[in-house]
Amino acid sequence: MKIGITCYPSAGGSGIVATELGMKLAERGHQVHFISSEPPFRLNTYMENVFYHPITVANYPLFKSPPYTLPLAVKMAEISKNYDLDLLHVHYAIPHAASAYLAREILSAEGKAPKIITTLHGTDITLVGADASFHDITQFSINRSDGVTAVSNYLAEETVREFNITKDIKVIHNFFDSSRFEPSANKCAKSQFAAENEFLIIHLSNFRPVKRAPDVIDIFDRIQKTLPAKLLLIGEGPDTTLVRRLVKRKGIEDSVIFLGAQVRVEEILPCGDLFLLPSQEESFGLSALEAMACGVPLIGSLGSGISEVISDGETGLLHPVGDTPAMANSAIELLKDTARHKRFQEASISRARENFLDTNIVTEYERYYECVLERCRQDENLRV
Ligand code: GMT
Repeated sequence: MKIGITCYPSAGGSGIVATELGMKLAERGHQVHFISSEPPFRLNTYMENVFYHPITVANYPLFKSPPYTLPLAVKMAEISKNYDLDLLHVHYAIPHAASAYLAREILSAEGKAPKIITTLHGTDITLVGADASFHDITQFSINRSDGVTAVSNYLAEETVREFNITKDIKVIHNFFDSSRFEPSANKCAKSQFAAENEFLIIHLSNFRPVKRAPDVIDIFDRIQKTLPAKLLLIGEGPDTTLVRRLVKRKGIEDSVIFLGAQVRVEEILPCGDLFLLPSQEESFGLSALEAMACGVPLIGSLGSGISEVISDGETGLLHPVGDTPAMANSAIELLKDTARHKRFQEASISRARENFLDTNIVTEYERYYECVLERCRQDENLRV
């Protein structure tokens, strides 16, 4: 197949999933065209069958901010036409699904237009899409997509609750790259970050308010009062400054390492003893999955998509959003009980491989593509 993929190129989960999917599809012989404002974050190597087409957004003194949706639509139409694309697969509905709709309109006037698949990732529905200024266009462009997927049942249900959706939504969970995310201890020298007797606690996110990064600091502060531990923070975002201030105010600067944004997190995650993700909500929680695949149990928030990824009581311990004392207690109890902690590590690796393995999930996408292109067998029962 010839597939155009559009995503935000930054270090966010939706861009990572889109990029990993594109690279895996290219390995399987599909021709993949990334159409985005910059090369996607994890697309850091040359690969056969992978093309990258930047969007140039012209500015003009009249514009308050340069428009993105329209040049993206024009580029999508141009690339679809030049390479005879079968599909435009857009990740994150706003504004990518609307741009794809416009591209298809431009092309249908000329005869052949690609099918559009929109993958919903999270805040495109729960925060941004629900905002009055985006609501109706989000609903419209989801309904006009030829196929719609969501990364969790939670998100599919939220979408139906928030919008009047006439399309069926296919749930395809996120996946991890099994060739990179694995528990091999020799991938990471823990001594870089912590002394031999110290536990290493990791948090990885883009430090947006929805991640509740200050809760990470509160949980860690409680842990380190009882157990020797270091906190490794990976990523950067709007709340990083606030977090630095909090760390200083609590006087724990020597125990917290700010690593900033990192591309090869698979070389760091296997070092961790615990992963913290106390988010307000997560449609999925890709970082939790990548940590789980490396054998790192999670302490985090109950509900939303995290509860679909983590098995509470087996691969992690979940508590209501904001209940940092309970999260810290669970962390301390788990770290103190070596045998239980080891069981959690093993269960994490098994759960990741059984449910979220790249090879299986990429096949699900391929089959879904075939159905959207009306090439799948009736008995496959993949609703599109
Ligand atoms: O929706 C967002 O916040 C953006 C998005 C991203 O680009 O980081 O994150 C979402 O998509 C990820 C990949 O599917 C999920 O793992 C994250 O849980 C989800 N974030 C939220 O729901 C807050």
